[in-house]
Amino acid sequence: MPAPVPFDPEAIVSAEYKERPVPEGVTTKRTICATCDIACNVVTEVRKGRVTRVRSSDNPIFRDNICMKGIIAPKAYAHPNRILHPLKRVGERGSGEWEQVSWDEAMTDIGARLNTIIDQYGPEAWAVSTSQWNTATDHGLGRRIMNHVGNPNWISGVALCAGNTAAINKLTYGWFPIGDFNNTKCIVLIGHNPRRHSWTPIYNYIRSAQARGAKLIVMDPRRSSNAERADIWLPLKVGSDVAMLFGWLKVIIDEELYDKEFVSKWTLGFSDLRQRVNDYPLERVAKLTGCDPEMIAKAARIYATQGPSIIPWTPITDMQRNSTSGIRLQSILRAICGYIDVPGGETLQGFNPDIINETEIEMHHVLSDEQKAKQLGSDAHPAFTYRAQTKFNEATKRVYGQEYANLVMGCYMATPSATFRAMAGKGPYPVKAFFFLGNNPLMSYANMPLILEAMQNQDLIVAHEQFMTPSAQMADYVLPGDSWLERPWLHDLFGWMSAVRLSEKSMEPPGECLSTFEFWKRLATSIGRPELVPWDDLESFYDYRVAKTGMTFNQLAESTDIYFAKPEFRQYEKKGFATPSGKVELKSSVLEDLGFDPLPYFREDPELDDQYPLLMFTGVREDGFFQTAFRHVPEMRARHLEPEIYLSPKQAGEMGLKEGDWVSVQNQLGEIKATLAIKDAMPDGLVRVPHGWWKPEMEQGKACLSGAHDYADSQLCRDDDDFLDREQGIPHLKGIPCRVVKADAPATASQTASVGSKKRVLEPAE
Ligand SMILES: Nc1nc2c(c(=O)[nH]1)N[C@H]1C(S)=C(S)[C@@H](COP(=O)(O)OP(=O)(O)OC[C@H]3O[C@@H](n4cnc5c(=O)[nH]c(N)nc54)[C@H](O)[C@@H]3O)O[C@H]1N2
Ligand SMILES: Nc1nc2c(c(=O)[nH]1)N[C@H]1C(S)=C(S)[C@@H](COP(=O)(O)OP(=O)(O)OC[C@H]3O[C@@H](n4cnc5c(=O)[nH]c(N)nc54)[C@H](O)[C@@H]3O)O[C@H]1N2
Ligand code: SF4
Ligand SMILES: [Mo]
Repeated sequence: MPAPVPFDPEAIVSAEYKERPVPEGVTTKRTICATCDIACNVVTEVRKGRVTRVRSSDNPIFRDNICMKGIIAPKAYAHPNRILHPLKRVGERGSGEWEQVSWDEAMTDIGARLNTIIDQYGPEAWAVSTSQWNTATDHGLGRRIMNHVGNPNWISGVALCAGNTAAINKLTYGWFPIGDFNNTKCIVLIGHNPRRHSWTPIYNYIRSAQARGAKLIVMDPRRSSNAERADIWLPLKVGSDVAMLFGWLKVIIDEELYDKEFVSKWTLGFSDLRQRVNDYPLERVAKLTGCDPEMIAKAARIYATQGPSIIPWTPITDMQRNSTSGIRLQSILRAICGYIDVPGGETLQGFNPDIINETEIEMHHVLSDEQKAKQLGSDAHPAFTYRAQTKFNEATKRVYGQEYANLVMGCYMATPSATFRAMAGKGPYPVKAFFFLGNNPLMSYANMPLILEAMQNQDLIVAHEQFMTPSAQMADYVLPGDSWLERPWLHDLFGWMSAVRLSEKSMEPPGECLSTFEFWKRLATSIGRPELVPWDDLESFYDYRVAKTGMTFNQLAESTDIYFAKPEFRQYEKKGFATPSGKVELKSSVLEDLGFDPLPYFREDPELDDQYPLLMFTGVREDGFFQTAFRHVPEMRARHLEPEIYLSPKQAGEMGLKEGDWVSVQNQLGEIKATLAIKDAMPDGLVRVPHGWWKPEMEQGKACLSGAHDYADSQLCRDDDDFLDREQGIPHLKGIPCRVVKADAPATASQTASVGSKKRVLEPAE
């Protein structure tokens, strides 16, 4: 298998490859798939102005990186469900009645109404929510406008996925590291489970590292496909990752397996850390995690002594009540074992000096301290808000040349739950306008009932979408968004890496679909601030951002797939780390300043009771869908016709449940319906609940929300205090008490027959 993106930039740029022959009448474009957020380099074939095929890149280094969701994209985006024109609500909110209006009419009214709300309640009364696609759909322009009008209330799916990890990593060493997969000798997957059709490039990285002889250690309560291929699988109790990582530290510190020289020269707080770690003897860790202490010790020894090792980013510790401690423990392990900024370890890359990065576009410095202080959630849970993150400004400037570094868009966010509470009228001040772009808020945050209440309480809701999602159904305006086939893209890799990637536009958008660039540009004009987006179009905006390369965006995109600044290792030797102390802060001075425990700690789960005797997690991605999207695509739906929960055979047997039964999963917050799949990869007592289910073929409008009321897992995701991480305020989605009972099929289940028919195929492990 050829290696996926290697760390050596020259290998990509100089990879010799022949472009594959192209059929008559077809032109090709070098493109980046943005159907999911891993962004594979692909080639589009265009015939008569339409993309007829998406295939893998000709560059051998990228050739294996494509999945079924990328391949189906032309069909998925050409589907009759695609929203082609701006829609304005005519009935009451959520009635599902719309009229078609022009972009001009829509934006003029939106701008005027937004100005009225800002005049009446202040700029903080406007909340904006975007997604992972921020880089593809926002370019920092939304933040730029918000910062200029004085609004700190931006939330995103990245609060639960990588953005928060980036912000918390900063606490330890001032940046978010990325693993050098190509040279590493050991990979640790904390639940994270890339597969052939789920983040394909990372899957390929892991497989080629294993083929080279690298070790693989997997922590997962379920026997996942990566667990099956691991050297060591630690089947830990759901939600117990922090206890497990403490166990590793106990072994590594007691047996003196850490890098003493690095620790004494470059870290602060080691003796305090050691004391805290002593609270977690292996017998205690074994009890908390349910794992064999010998296996825990063996895994820790491999990590520390057979490196350089990497712990790739994982969404699991992004979504736990101990999230901050979990992410901090990973950063501490990396640091004390000497794996920071070394070949085969975890690199701190910084910005690309030749490209104007998105943080610069965002202009956080123009937002006043007074407005920053109003950021929702920052009082109780400040870790990824301005309140914590601006404490890095000086250090970030010293090391990375600019004060603000909005890595993975996650470093200056409001907290979602606090934002929805304010929107619902529960204080601390009114929020009356809500915009969401490339994001399905009802289903992608915790506590859907609260979000619905919040939406009902708005004066203005604007969605920029490709499809009529349950959230869009609650909007006042739904504006038609383009897709990645229909726009160019300068992907700055979330500001996380020093490379930028380039994607050519393949075709014109259908109907009146427009990019978010156009949306923000038109909004800036309609609120009377056209100077905030002075570029004529996306291409000229990108030309401005790449000007230092001496090329236009199109010239650069024709010349290369990726534009690199060659990464240098051990850069900290020159400038220190971008923390207030300039050292790796094992004990975080910023958390201490904010009144939090500066060391990691483990909050145990509350005891289970008879009413809700099982624990559930949401996740295990489905090959054919991306998060809440793509359920309208027949080819994909045929693979997963109905939402499925998983139970172990013993658990299902004890409850008298059979494969395929309809069940209801219930807890204190709500209920969902699903079918049962019995999986021997599941431990007893654990329930897998699929994320993001709705059925686009079902009735629209607030009564049904196309099945979201029946199926959306966000109805079970609690955000009361016991279920929120203290420092960040993000919800615990890995270990929620629940019960499962047999249920009737929802009356609407049969409607799915029109979408696809389920073929039972022998699937490899997920
Ligand atoms: N309960 C629960 N919540 C979760 C998770 C979970 O497992 N359980 N997972 C979390 C994770 S890992 C993530 S990444 C987030 C993701 O959460 P979101 O950011 O909300 O992602 P999606 O659910 O995919 O919704 C994205 C929407 O954008 C639309 N879209 C796609 N491309 C474009 C485009 O180019 N332009 C426009 N305008 N729209 C576009 C799609 O149609 C889709 O409706 O959710 C998080 N929330
Ligand atoms: N086809 C497809 N691919 C996708 C996506 C998609 O929607 N569809 N979404 C993409 C996105 S945005 C993301 S974030 C990634 C996420 O993808 P992954 O990182 O693979 O995350 P999940 O599939 O949710 O769950 C991974 C594993 O976590 C285990 N797990 C559950 N609870 C715990 C726990 O408490 N601790 C530990 N250690 N393990 C636990 C589960 O058993 C499961 O095997 O996938 C990406 N890839
Ligand atoms: S993994 Fe699939 S959906 Fe994601 S970017 Fe690659 S081809 Fe596209
Ligand atoms: Mo994600």
